[in-house]
Amino acid sequence: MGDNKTESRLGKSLFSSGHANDWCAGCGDFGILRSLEKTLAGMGLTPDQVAVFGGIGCSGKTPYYLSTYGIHTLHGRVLPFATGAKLARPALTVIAVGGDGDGLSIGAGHLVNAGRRNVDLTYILFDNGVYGLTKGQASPTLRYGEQTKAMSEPSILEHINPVTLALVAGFTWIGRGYAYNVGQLCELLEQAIRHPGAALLTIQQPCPTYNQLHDKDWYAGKDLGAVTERLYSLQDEGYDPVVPHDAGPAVQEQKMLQCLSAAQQWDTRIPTGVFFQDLSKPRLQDTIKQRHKGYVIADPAEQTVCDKEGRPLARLDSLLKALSVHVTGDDHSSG
Ligand SMILES: Cc1ncc(C[n+]2csc(CCOP(=O)(O)OP(=O)(O)O)c2C)c(N)n1
Ligand code: SF4
Ligand SMILES: [Mg+2]
Repeated sequence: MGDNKTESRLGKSLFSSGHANDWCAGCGDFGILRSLEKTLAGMGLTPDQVAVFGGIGCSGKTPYYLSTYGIHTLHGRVLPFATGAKLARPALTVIAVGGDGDGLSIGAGHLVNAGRRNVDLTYILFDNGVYGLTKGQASPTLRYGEQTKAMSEPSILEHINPVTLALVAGFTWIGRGYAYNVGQLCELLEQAIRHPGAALLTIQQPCPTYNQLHDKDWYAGKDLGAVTERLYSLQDEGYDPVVPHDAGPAVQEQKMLQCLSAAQQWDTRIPTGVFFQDLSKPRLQDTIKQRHKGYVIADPAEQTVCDKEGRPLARLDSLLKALSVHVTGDDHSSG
């Protein structure tokens, strides 16, 4: 990259790729992108220390707009990519981004299994209630009876609550932010990235093009004639989400119940902030280290797995010999 380009990028944002952006004017995605750029720079990271994987959807384009490593993956498959990258190169800061459609419908199985693995990564879920890229069909977070612009009838399906699903799946850090509250979003992103385990940050993201129900004014509580906004911070009200390292099952259960209860709130008061943080569970890479000595010798991404012609170096003959089972006392030759 030439010096001039580098300078102009540094002037704008170290983490901005400078690529043309085709999100609609006023889209909440811009607030999330800016918050991410700001947070990564504020944490003293450089683009080569970070990998961002995107699902498919408007939100999934995020890696193009960042100067980090990154891949625009397959619909619903962003978490397997991110998991593999983190396990292969543990020092990387790994972030997965995707929409509510991507993560909660086609990708829901991967979301559940990412939670139970507790790999050290951050999953940012852009929740706009619609499939933005494919012109506004209802996403799994749209509630029963709600009808957005592109729908001919109100939804006849119950919604999925990403906070509740993340909790039962085993995510050890769960938070919610709002795309237009960049200050809080930066704080939440930093906490999620620093958390040692699987973190899910769901973000209320207005889609001015297709979701006319949940717009800026709705989040501000204007329809309620409210003096305060619909959104409030759990931490401002003294909510403590943390399960400490040495906590027993009783504390864990109490914090989970607290999280479930907070996650039920919607409609007139919507909580943001950190819902749950469990510091008592090991990360998958720590468990792997204990079991496989090779994992600590070198990152899997550094290990040589084939020769110059691409032939695998793994000695399967000795492995198969070691695993072979000898059956005695059963003479088949006579039959
Ligand atoms: C296997 C497959 N099925 C369907 C699609 C079509 N498709 C593209 S994006 C999308 C939904 C995106 O919605 P969401 O994840 O909420 O992202 P948003 O655009 O709202 O950010 C769908 C169904 C696809 N690309 N691949
Ligand atoms: S369709 Fe909605 S989510 Fe997609 S870029 Fe436009 S405003 Fe944003
Ligand atoms: Mg969406």
